[in-house]
Amino acid sequence: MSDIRTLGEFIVEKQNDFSHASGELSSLLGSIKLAAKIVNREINKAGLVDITGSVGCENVQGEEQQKLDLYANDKFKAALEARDQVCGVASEEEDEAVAFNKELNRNSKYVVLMDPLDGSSNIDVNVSVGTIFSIYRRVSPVGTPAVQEDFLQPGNRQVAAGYIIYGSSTMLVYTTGNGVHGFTYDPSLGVFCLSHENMCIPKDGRIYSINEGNYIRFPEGVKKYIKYCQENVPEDDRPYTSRYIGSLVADFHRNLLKGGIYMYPSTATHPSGKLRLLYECNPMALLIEQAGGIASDGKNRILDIKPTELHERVPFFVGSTNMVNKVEEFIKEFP
Ligand code: AHM
Ligand code: MG
Repeated sequence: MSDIRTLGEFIVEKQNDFSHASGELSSLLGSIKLAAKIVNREINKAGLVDITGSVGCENVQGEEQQKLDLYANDKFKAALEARDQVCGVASEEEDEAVAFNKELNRNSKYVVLMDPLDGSSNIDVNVSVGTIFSIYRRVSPVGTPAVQEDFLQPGNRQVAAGYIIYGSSTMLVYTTGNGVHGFTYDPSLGVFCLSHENMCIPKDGRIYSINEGNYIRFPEGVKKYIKYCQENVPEDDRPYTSRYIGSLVADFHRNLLKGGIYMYPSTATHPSGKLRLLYECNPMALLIEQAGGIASDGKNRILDIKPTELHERVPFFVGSTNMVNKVEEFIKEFP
């Protein structure tokens, strides 16, 4: 019992590890924790109440939004605005970034980018979904409203990133650039308890995660890599196992724990793939690097890409170092 360490305690304890040591970042993570609990409560009820039906409008990518997407977006935004540590938010669910107008918000240092409910098409079928977040120091002067440049920073400038997985247990996993730590939610206590300190991804893995339904539209190098995974070569410990949930957070989380690679490549019809650099790829890239893995667009390090627009997409290969290196070799050899 005395060994339980809550997320709140852990954040305070580790505050001095932050490269920008300040209580502000701790308080900001506290807002995310609070919104996560509220969204978790609603997701758990999703099968009981008629809340999962489509609202009938589309997000900026032309995808159908569902009620819980909007709910999660509102709750995270409200929690972040309320604690005055954030001057603006950009969300996968909104066309434009939002600058908070209150003076206290304008005086704060951070912006948050988020995918409030990733994989939401899985809610109707009771499969795990997640929230992904990414935190930067603003580049515009403190005291002024947040501007577009605050949000269009390369991922290597993130000061923190993380996700919440609403799964068989709800977990919050985050990094502030000093390792990756995971906390499991105890609903009876209402607290996230430290369950996975210093998470590290195995250097090699046996799981590959990709939507193989798109196979014929994949680049040649990716097709070759999939075949490589399927070839039975006992001395190489192949064939690998294919696992694809269709919820990035859940696929990423499993691969982080067990070793593996998640891929969403370009396709003939979607040359930049599906996933968004700012809301999905950058935060996952920081987490995987902190856990000892790699994140790539097939050729370049994700975290070094300079974004040009809020909702831009990028091919994404993330996971165990040896596996990502291998797919990069195939892409180079078979462009
Ligand atoms: P979303 O942000 O609209 O939910 O889309 C992102 C999701 C990821 O969680 C998941 O890995 C991927 O889309 C699945 O896409 P697909 O059905 O094309 O395989
Ligand atoms: Mg998403």
